[in-house]
Amino acid sequence: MVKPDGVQRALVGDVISRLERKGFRLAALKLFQPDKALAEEHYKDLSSKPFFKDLVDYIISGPVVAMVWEGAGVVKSARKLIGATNPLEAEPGTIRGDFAVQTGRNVVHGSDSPENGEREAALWFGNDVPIVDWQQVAAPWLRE
Ligand code: DAT
Ligand code: MG
Repeated sequence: MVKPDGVQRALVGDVISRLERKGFRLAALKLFQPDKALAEEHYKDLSSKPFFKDLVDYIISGPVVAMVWEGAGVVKSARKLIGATNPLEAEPGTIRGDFAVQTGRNVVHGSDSPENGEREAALWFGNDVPIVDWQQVAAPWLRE
């Protein structure tokens, strides 16, 4: 997901481009402003953290671009492309390393396990936008 700061800072295209060029397949996409209930459910594992309220307020502060990406090892690989949670520790070349300076404005979210990816896809897309299973024509050029 491109968080509200990423949308406002015109980074949507760059984030999509990095995942696309890596070879992953975009399977669903939607731009909208999430409400508090959705943000709280999404981050429920962090509900006891002191920064939880600020985190939720930030995520609902403007439109986000929620996406489903598929491909071999996509969760682990996308987190590498995204970089460390604290942008000051994120390597140059990663999204957070290139575009962010603060944990509370770190531009993107990426699921941390395939199980959470499934959970989050269901939560953010529901029955609203279908997750599309399509064939990349480049598939034989990505995998032998
Ligand atoms: P990530 O987004 O890298 O998966 P996370 O799941 O630990 O990181 O935390 C979710 C978000 O919460 C993170 O992107 C920014 C915010 N956050 C995490 N740790 C924080 C902290 N110590 N202070 C402020 N915000 C924090
Ligand atoms: Mg996380």
